[in-house]
Amino acid sequence: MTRKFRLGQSREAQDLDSRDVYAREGKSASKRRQQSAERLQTDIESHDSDGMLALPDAAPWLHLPEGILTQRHSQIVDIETEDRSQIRATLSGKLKGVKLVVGDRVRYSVVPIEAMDPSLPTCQVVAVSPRRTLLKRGGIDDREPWQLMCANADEIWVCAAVVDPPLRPGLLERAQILALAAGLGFRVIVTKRDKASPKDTLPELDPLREQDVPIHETSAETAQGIGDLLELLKDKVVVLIGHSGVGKSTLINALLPGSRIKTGDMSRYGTGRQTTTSAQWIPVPGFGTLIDTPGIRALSVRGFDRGLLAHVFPEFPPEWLEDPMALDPEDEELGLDYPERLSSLQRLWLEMEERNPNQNVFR
Ligand SMILES: Nc1nc2c(ncn2[C@@H]2O[C@H](COP(=O)(O)OP(=O)(O)OP(=O)(O)O)[C@@H](O)[C@H]2O)c(=O)[nH]1
Ligand SMILES: [Mg+2]
Repeated sequence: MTRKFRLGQSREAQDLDSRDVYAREGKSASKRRQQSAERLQTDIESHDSDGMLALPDAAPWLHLPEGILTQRHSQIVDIETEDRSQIRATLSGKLKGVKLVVGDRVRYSVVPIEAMDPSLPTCQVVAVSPRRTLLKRGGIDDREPWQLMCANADEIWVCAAVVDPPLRPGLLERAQILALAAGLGFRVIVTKRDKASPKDTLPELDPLREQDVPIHETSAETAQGIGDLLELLKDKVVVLIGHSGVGKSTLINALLPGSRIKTGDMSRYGTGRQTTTSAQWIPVPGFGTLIDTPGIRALSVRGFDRGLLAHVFPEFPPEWLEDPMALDPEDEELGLDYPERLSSLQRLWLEMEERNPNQNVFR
């Protein structure tokens, strides 16, 4: 029987070490995966998450200028230089295996003119400075330990629209876990407030309000809440995340008058279409910096430390967090105001344990 391998499909650790697990999916798509299986057999180190996240020593390159990685385009990156101009650069072979992300502070050299291919940028990134923070989520399959989202941010602002697409508190809890793991501040930004009646108190958010999670109701249409957000941005690097179509890019355009970041329409199924396709570093002069990101479908917490759950669900007694699966959210004796919070805890608790074989380091 042929069994196709799909992204996100969970497999056992020993499966990963067998070459034929990749062979089963047929010839066309399997070459890259075959190669990766071979690498796993011969060079486990290269898939160690510590190794993936560790950066080569930047000390030998301190004499070179430093810039900030503002956008990635496969093997080429945009950099904001110290004098705030934009340059394009290729990546040096020295950085092979290093995943650079938006927000990384990089050292770059100007490639000698004679070595230059006129179709390529004239600069080359040779080193990455140590990261102050690194935002990551669980990888979408076993070969990818983590998905790195951005570096050197101070806060996550997770955006959720009141409608189009519908408000899903589950994503907010997941984002809170990512923020805690990365040591970032965390705020919920409710967007499109103009699309619901002012009488609608958004009860979906009550459980979060009761846990004192900062929630800001905004509308790019009426400018509600925009001034407050600008104040909160002061001297910070803030990354905006959320489902596609919730209005992240529109919010940035509202916070930075004059910016014309592309925004999208809702599809007729009420889901966004990923108008933003790669993360982007956007300075807001006089305030701080925003990082726009592509809409996310799911935010995996696979591999994160279950200890973080105590901070996301402080309303539950510590002993519940030791084995939440022993509890029944429907059990009236538990006296739960929000049984869905216990169901949510159970889902996250199970998912966190599903560590993939390459996620052997918690950071
Ligand atoms: N009424 C109203 N519409 C809004 C508001 N903010 C965004 N929209 C609309 O929502 C749609 C999607 O906005 P985007 O800013 O492209 O959403 P996004 O989150 O950046 O989406 P991706 O880039 O796909 O992740 C656009 O049609 C916006 O005009 C708002 O405050 N009020
Ligand atoms: Mg966008």
